[in-house]
Amino acid sequence: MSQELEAGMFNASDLVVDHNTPAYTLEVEELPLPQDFQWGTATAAYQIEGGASQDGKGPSIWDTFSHLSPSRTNGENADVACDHYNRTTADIKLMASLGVDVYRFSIAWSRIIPMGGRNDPINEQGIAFYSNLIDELLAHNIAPVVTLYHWDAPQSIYDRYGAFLNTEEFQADFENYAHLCFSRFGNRIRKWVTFNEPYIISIFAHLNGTLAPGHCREAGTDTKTEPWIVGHTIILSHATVALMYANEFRESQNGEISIVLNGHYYEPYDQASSQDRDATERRLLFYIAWFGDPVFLGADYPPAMRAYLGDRLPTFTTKQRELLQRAAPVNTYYGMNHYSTKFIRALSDPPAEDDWTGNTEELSINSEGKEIGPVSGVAWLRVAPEGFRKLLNWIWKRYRLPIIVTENGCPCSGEENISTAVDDKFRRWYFGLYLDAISRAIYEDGVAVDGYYAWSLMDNYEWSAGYGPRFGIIHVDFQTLERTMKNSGYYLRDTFIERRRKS
Ligand code: PNW
Repeated sequence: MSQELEAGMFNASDLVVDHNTPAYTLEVEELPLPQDFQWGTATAAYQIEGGASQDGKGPSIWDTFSHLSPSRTNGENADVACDHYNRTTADIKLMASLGVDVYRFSIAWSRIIPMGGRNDPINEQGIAFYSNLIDELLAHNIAPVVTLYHWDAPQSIYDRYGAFLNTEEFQADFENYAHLCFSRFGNRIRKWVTFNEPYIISIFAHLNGTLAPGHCREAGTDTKTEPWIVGHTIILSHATVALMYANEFRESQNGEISIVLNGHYYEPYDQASSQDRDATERRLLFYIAWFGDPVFLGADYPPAMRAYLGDRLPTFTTKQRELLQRAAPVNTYYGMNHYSTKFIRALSDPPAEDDWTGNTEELSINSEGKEIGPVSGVAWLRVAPEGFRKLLNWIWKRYRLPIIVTENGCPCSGEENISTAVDDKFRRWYFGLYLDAISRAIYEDGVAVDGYYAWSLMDNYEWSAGYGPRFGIIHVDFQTLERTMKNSGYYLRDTFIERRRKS
């Protein structure tokens, strides 16, 4: 069932694949990329910082969730994580040695407003941390790209009003928090992201229980409506903040703002079945256009969603529609997180009453027994660069905004062992193929793709999967916290020089 596949996304992996002798069938061609193409790496605050209560930081929903008993995070928390909070200078130096143009990181809201709310005190020590981080990046000629929200809501706003579940309260508190960030950091920031992956916040955190705060069917919550309220809150909060940025800050700070949406590409399970072909398009709408249409087009939710979900889906008031329409043109780029492709089968059974998939099922193998691609270090992520290229086209056609790939990468098997980890052939291969797909999208299909940020700068806390899957291009020993560059890091450094030279 798609439900199970999705819910298993952040489980600790039990996969045993030998990535030292993989049957690589696709060849990397090292196709060109434009000379002004921007490459970088990405991280998120909770996954790397540690310093969970250092210098006045308040608790977030992730501090709570990662300490629940019984554990819902593989027995692990990110109290220390990579201890990046205390090692920023060395980490930036290491990153700079790769010649990156950009670094995408997120701000922990409860580090700078420990209680989170609009009437709550500001923590100057938290502000100083991010301010120094930004200055150090600039000193190394690395452009900071800042995500305001990467999943770690202040615990206190969750306790007070359920965070995303209360649209008006959240909208006001998020606006206040964003205003503070623009005021204090905006003179040095050219690119802002409001939210990372609203689909994941809505579904994984408020339906299947895998991510904080962990709402799920068993918990006596209303999984029929809550995920859609959460999505509604995110869309409206994004619009409010984008417009506020445009009105108050854009002219003097000369920056851009948008949102980051994630999504798989999908292929029909049975190419000959019109039900499967329809279901494939429907799944893309339910995953991506759910947010993309209101945010980038200023439109209502896709009609297919409205028809299927009925009054489970909130409606936009006239005032809210006006807000969306005014905010839509403020977004100057499409932030795209992408990892893999799946097959989609239309289900004939009546769906669960809280179904969110449009009655579809995600699979890795099609009706002819063909796999979508070789599996990585986690079951949900398979190598399928052609799907990536098709999704770039789908997004470009629908939204006509330059795309920045704000996350892409994979874990390999056997990476707890340092020697296997450093010689990460599988990840190199994955990067190579996905960059070729971007080149084809640009030069053969005419899609505007402006940048690529590898996920992730370093191995880190992979949410409910704890420290199992490693996505870094830098290896982190979680006992000693020692960092070691992986070969894929050097590969990215060299391939970007080479690919840009070719153009
Ligand atoms: C992203 N999917 O999550 C997050 O932004 C990161 O924090 C995370 O560490 C990284 O990807 C790797 O998992 C994802 O459904 C959520 O394919 C969902 C999907 C992919 C990534």
